[in-house]
Amino acid sequence: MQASVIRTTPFEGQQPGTSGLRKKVASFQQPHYLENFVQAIFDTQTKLAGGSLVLGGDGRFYNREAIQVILRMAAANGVARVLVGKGGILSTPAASCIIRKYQTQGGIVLSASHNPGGPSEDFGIKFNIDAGGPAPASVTNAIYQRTQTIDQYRILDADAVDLDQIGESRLGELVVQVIDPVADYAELMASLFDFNAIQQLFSSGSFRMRFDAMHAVTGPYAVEILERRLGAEPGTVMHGVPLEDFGGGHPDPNLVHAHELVELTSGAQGFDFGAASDGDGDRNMVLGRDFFVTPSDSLAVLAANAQLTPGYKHGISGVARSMPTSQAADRVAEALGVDCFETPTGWKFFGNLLDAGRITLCGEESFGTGSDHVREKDGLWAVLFWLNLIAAKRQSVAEIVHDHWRRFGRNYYTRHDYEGIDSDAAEGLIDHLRILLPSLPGQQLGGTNGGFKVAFADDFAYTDPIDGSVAEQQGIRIGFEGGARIVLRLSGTGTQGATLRVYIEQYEADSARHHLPVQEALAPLILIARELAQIESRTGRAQPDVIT
Ligand code: G16
Repeated sequence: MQASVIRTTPFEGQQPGTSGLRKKVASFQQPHYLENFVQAIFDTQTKLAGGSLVLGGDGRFYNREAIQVILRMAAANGVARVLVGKGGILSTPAASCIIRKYQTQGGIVLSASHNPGGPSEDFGIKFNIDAGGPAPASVTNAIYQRTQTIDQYRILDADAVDLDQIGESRLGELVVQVIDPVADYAELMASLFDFNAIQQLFSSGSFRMRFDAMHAVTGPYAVEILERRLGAEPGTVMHGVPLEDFGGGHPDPNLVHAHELVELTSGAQGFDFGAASDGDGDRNMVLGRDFFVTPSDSLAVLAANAQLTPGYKHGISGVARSMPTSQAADRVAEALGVDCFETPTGWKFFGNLLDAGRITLCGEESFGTGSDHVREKDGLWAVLFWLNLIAAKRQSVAEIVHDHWRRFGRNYYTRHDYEGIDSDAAEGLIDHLRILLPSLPGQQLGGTNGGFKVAFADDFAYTDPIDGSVAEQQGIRIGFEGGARIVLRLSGTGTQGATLRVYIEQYEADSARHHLPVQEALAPLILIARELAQIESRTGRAQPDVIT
């Protein structure tokens, strides 16, 4: 077997976004497109030569083809060992777990997360560093810079590796180790949560749940852990077989795309608990009967109750949330006397805080919750955490959250997404807000009677407390006296046009006012945001596409 050196020229736009390089499948299918990006990883991540690499993806269309290319390139670039998930499958949190457990020099995860899959849909690739987490900006910038000057890549001339047999084979000098994608991860979960208590919950007969894997990567993980190890009834996991096009669905666990689960948990006969995960298994949605737990509240509830689980019984060192995530967790941190950090959107910003032991739990409004057990957000972990709390507290999801609000107050919260809007219009909207920012503090918005007085307005910038790196222009924040906030930013994960996200939050201490419909409670602030940002005139959209 021989390595070939193939001449190539740079492609424009191989800049990783919030989480890796995400493009239409057709982009990745262009000759040399994937290869250029992968060679840029090998050229800049020099520890991989002679080292080991974890490789897997969410099973979407083009996953298997891309894995074969990457294996042959790894062989030609001197990687000693690649641990690849059977069938090319590895969830994002499982990849992180395996990188850490086997101390590899990093991992390549193939996923476009919650974006749809299929020949005309999305594909993605991201590099995770040896700590197990998403590459920080210094690494993704170096990879991107390399893609701009690349003129050749190395690839072994070899047949395809059998990805469906567990065991070792060789590709030239490279050892390819096909591993069980679930086993290490399941073992880690069993070490963190009280599996006996959860087993008893399921065997009691008075608690029933459904987990929607959305035909994405978590199916095999959820079947093994929930049904086989914890004894949940067969059929607990819905849409459990990973499909290349996710069954034509949109593997995004929110109230719109996981509506079947919402219906199953509705009404007197509804299931007690519902949960869903996304394409690559790092996101989670948690539902009780007739009850949606916002990801922001979920983080706060987990932080307040962590000591009820074996893995966190000694309490937490601190908590972090992304800037647009509600401030519910801040109140818990204050009560616990631990630090709470506000970071830009993107899991990579939690990495340094986790490595330094400054935080134990972290989360984002975008359905991501996690801890120091790996360096990615982790969908099934969050579901097991909730199951452990339900078993320990012997309360329903709604009771747990209502108790939490009574103790800490409620942060009413919603996110409005305007998807696929014109990119120039979206940039113009944000630029306009940037110009307005200095004039806002002190202004009373939404009418002088009962309006909201602006306490601060800025374009969020973050200085990492561990390495001093600075991230600027991370979203428009408008904070009001009393803690209400409006945040606006453009999504960094889309592949078509721009997506404007508008995040609205208002704190309510009075428990007599904790039961209002969310959109009603936030209506005045929603109106202020629409008018201030001139959303309709600039985007042509009168209503958001998705409300969560
Ligand atoms: C990715 C990141 C998350 C981030 C989210 C935001 O999620 O991993 O940390 O919160 O993007 O997305 P956007 O920029 O669209 O608001 P995922 O699940 O897509 O990898």
